Amino acid sequence: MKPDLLLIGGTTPRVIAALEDAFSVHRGNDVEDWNSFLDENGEKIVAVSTTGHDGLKPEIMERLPNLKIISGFGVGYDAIDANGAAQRGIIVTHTPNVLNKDVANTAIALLLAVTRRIVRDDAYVRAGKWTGFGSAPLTESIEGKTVGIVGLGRIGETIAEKLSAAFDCQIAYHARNERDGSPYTYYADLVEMAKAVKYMIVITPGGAATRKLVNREVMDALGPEGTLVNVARGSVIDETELVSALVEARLGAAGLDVFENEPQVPEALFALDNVVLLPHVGSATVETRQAMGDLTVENLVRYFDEGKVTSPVPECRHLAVTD
Ligand code: NAP
Ligand code: 8YV
Repeated sequence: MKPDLLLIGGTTPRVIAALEDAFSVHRGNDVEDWNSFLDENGEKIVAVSTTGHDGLKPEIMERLPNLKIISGFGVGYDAIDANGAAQRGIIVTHTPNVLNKDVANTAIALLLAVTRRIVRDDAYVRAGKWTGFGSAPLTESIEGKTVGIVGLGRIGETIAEKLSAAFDCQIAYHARNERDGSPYTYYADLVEMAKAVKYMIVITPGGAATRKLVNREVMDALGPEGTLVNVARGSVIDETELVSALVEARLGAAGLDVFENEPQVPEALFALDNVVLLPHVGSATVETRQAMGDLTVENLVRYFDEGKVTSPVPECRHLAVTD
């Protein structure tokens, strides 16, 4: 008998095929009435496979009394109550490291797209303005400039390495803890870092601890010449304040991959040519999504075959057997 697994959110055909090989899969996307579905199946479900975006709603988790493991597709797991799961002995896993490079590339692509006004100038050509008015206005270079990274973890560090190596950037960072031996300049105070840099890239986890970490004071400190890039979670920036800072030109420009209420994006941003907007695609390459999918499945299959997992979240590490 295959163990029963609840699949929440969209995933790739490769992941579905691998899950169906090992599990009896219940597809959340096909559920019309959750109440009757859980009445009928809640007790037999022992595993959940979900995305970073969908997570697992507490009201569903509490109706799965025999749940053993929640495998998240994504490194961020702010949509899963990992502490609550750990208290029930449920292991939560995620997909760290395999996405570092592509998410870093997205952050840098956004920084370049904004500072070089790539989207504005593309529209300039398409609208025939090049032939009508000649060259587009000059833009600005990130070469040798200082970039402040909010969250120097796995992805933040990758962004820092790439910006130093390819663009000769100086790196400053803010996190709760200074990193031993880091060559970069640490700021315990985010406002002080925002005052000192021209560009700021946000790449912390989401959740309560970072909610509205980038507030009006931070954006005003970055200022009218500053550019803010967010590839973390929409919740990390005060979005209402971000929109007014951009509309009132108190903040120079922004590149945003993530939003507070995805897929809703504040319409006031649509008219601004100093803003580049992406639909949460930081890790969305074929190669990286495949690696993330493989790790999502590996955690589940290993748990039931060997009693081990590859990548538990920190809150559940004490419950998990790893290599
Ligand atoms: P990580 O290795 O855990 O790094 C997180 C960093 O944030 C650490 O430097 C941590 O340092 C810092 N941090 C945590 N809480 C903080 C707080 N309250 N204030 C200031 N700094 C704080 O995580 P990662 O693998 O780099 O991933 C980071 C996040 O990126 C994910 O959780 C996810 O939300 C987001 N992400 C987005 C995409 C996308 O598609 N846009 C893709 C992947 C990941 P301290 O503990 O010292 O504070
Ligand atoms: C995914 C992400 O797009 O890893 C993360 O934290 O935000 C992205 O890589 C997301 O988890 C898929 O829902």
